[in-house]
Amino acid sequence: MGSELERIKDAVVAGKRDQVVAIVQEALNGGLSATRIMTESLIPAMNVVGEKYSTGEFFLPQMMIAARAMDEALPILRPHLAQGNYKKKAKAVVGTVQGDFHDIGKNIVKMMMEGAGYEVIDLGVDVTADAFIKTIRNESPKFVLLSALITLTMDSMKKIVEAIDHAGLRGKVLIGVGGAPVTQKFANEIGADFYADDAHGCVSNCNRLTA
Ligand code: B12
Repeated sequence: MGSELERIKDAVVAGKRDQVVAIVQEALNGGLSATRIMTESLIPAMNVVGEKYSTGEFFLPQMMIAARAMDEALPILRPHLAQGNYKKKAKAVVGTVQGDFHDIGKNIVKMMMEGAGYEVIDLGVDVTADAFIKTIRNESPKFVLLSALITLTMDSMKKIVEAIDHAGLRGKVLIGVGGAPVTQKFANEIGADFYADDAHGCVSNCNRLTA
């Protein structure tokens, strides 16, 4: 079992999409849980890729190829994470903030939230404050979930929180923030309602605040 998780991780790092799909399927058929595949193979693989990029062993193309391999695995896991709740708990809007095109983490958050019974509106990547505000006005979500992966785009996160405040909508939504460079300290500084370092933590916070 352990070696299957290692094989998935290695195949993602090497960007071998077909292999990733085959081994993930094999692992699921063999009884490995989707959550373990996600947390013990796929996410650690992205960390390895990030380290290799930092040390100059990988360049942008290798990082893109690995990300595409990871993307192929997510739809296979999605049905295994969904719990088939009939009554949705609450609505959440999720997006990667302006200037940032990273969406793997945001997509995992979306998947886990849906699996936990939330209705999720996904605004995609590079999302402006105006787009969030428009969606809050039109859809009245309970949660606004902001994702950022680049240190510089954390500033967009701050601006989005400020804009929601200035639009007079702060009391209507709860704002959650996350993404690799984001910290609890930063979340406190910008006045977000919660921070979590993974998608599971995001769901736990939403559950806590919905209860
Ligand atoms: C894959 C990747 C890419 C892919 C993205 C593909 C895609 N579709 O997303 C590609 C190749 C396109 C890419 C491009 C770039 N990248 Co890049 N990328 C990465 C890499 C390797 C992995 C990111 C990832 O997917 N991690 C896995 C996911 C699952 O983790 P996560 O996003 O953190 O999400 C989890 C939690 O944080 C949390 N979470 C996420 N969102 C939210 C939201 C809420 C509300 C909550 C509660 C929780 C939560 O839950 C998630 C699941 O558990 C990272 C390295 C790293 N270790 O982070 C670099 C990295 C983020 N990239 C980096 C850079 C520099 C870039 C580029 C600028 C490179 C360039 N020169 O063009 C461009 C960015 C262009 C842009 N404007 O966005 C740097 C950022 C440096 C910095 N500190 O600012 C990093 C850190 C690499 C490095 N070591 O230097 N990248």
